[in-house]
Amino acid sequence: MAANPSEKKETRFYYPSEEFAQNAAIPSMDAYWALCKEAEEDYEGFWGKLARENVLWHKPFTKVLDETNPPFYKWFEDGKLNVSYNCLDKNLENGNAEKDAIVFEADDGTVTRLTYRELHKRVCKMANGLKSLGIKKGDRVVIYMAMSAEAIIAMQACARIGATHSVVFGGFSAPSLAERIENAGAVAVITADEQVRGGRYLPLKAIVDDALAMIDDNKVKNVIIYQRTGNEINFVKGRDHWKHELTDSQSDVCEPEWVDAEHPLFILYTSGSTGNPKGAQHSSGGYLLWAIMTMRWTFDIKPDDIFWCTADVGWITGHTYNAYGPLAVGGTIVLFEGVPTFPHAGRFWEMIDKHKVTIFYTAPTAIRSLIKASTEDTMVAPENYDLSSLRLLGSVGEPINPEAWLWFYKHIGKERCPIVDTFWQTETGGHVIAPMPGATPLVPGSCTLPLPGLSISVVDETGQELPNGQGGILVINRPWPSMIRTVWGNDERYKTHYWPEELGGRLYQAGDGAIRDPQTGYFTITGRIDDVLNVSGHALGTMEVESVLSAHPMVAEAAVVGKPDDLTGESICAFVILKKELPEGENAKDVAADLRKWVSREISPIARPKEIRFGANLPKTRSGKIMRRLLRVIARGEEITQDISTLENPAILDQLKKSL
Ligand code: 6R9
Repeated sequence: MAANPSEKKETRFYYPSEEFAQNAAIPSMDAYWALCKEAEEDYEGFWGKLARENVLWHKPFTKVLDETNPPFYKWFEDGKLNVSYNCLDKNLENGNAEKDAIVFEADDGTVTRLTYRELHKRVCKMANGLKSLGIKKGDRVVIYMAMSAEAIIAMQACARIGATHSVVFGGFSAPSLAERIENAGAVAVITADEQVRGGRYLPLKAIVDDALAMIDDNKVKNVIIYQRTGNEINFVKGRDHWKHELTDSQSDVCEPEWVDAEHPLFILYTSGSTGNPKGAQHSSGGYLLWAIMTMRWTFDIKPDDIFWCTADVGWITGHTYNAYGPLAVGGTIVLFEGVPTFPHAGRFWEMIDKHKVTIFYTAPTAIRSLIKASTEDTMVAPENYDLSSLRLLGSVGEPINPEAWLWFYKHIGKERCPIVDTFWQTETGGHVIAPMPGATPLVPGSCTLPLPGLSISVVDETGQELPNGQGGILVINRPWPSMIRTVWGNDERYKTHYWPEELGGRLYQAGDGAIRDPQTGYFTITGRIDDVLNVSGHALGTMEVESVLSAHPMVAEAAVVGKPDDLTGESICAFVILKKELPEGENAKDVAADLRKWVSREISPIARPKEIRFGANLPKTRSGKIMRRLLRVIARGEEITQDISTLENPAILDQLKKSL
């Protein structure tokens, strides 16, 4: 189990300002604990009340939670609703019709705005277009698009007619796309001719064509294409339809299809550490409820907020905090097509300034790369922009190291904005551990405490709860409304993977390691369980070592993996990105020696990386997660066989293959 050998602890708390606390949805820790107590005393009563108050039901539910067939839990089962109705029609009825729903900034800086009224019309036209092709409730539709209002329109249109969407991130290759289309049994694909990222045009439709050609039993009867660039594409008569031709003449009114609360709103594939990707199946009612509650509690959203979540709609963060959550609470979102470094690495700060963003939600990896960029070139530093509109910052996707947290806090939030470090997963549907920004005293590097209503623990390999201060496995003790319902088409995999027998079969295993602070009970995520290293019998979390390496003044980012070692069982190989240029020859050896000494001093000699390699960047998925599996292969000097199609810059692999 991941021990915590580090003596180094952040003890300073960061408190919200009085003004922030006063206006917050949860204004104090007392208010937070009161909600927790309410849930503990009457679990179903707590969730039932929230669901009645926050979701519009076509037919009210009579039972909150059905636990008769664990782990196949059902929430609000006999209630009927429509998620798109809750996101759009609701806003036409409550005075938000002329409010901007989406402010879209294209790669080249062009801005398009869509009010709730316009968005509603566009979604209805699309929904009617899909219906005209015979697509109906229960059908699966794969959406393979880039960041665009069109992608959200496609998702909302599916929700409107009760079709289950499965968004596949636009960076996936044809084989990965084919695997997902096939597994979902999709009847249609919605895509674009091309996508634009960082000034480059990249194919989408051509990849759909390739993917469809790879599937034997192809159920896809229709491909709908949004014309983004207008470049020529292959067009299959009878199967392919331009989106504008399909929808232009459709009515802009479309009655929503009322579905059961448990009706699958979407399937989202997540790649596990082994085997094929798993299709996480989400519900309509419970999922929507949690998207709404976390918008209110974690993001403290207010009518005047401009909310910018930088996550692509191809990931869960883009689902819950772009396509659904903000719209369901009548928010205004900024949606960005491009990349943070084009045309320059100050783009994020420039956009915050331009759109007067108030809540900014991004990933640690983006923060770290922008710290590096602003060290190299002060022209792109945040100090060149007016960031005074910001009032709240958020982080998601990976543990945020204290170093990056403090930079974010100081340089972006100007020591004024709380940071919500939100821990959650594709499978949890929304945040599960995160600070309440008006209440929780913050500690850099900790996602703090569970959201009200959630019961979360750290346990050992047998499912026994561990005392605070002892690292173990993170589990969720009770079902919660936005939880994954099953692995699409594979109930057995859902059961064995997430509810392991070893832990007693009744605890949801997130797959992450965690440790709770002895004083505060705050959670710190130590990394995926499979990222634990064992050096000479000592367990070390990769995050632990990475965080210390990243705290070295010269280091921008670091990743650590294990490698078999005759002497110590496993040894540590660290991949390090420096803030300045790539070191070479003797210089590289000196820097490496310095870093080893540093880790030795900060953690212990056991954690000292045996090998250190330098590169200009780390291999990451486009959702910003370091591909440690790939790094393990490189560290071992093995052949790379895995899919690296989502890699931004494959050339860095050659740098990282070189040992000093
Ligand atoms: C939302 C999302 C889930 C995995 C999760 C964990 C890591 C996400 C984190 C975090 C530490 C945070 N993770 N947020 N680790 N602190 N605030 O990223 O979903 O793509 O399914 O990834 O990401 O390891 O288990 P998903």
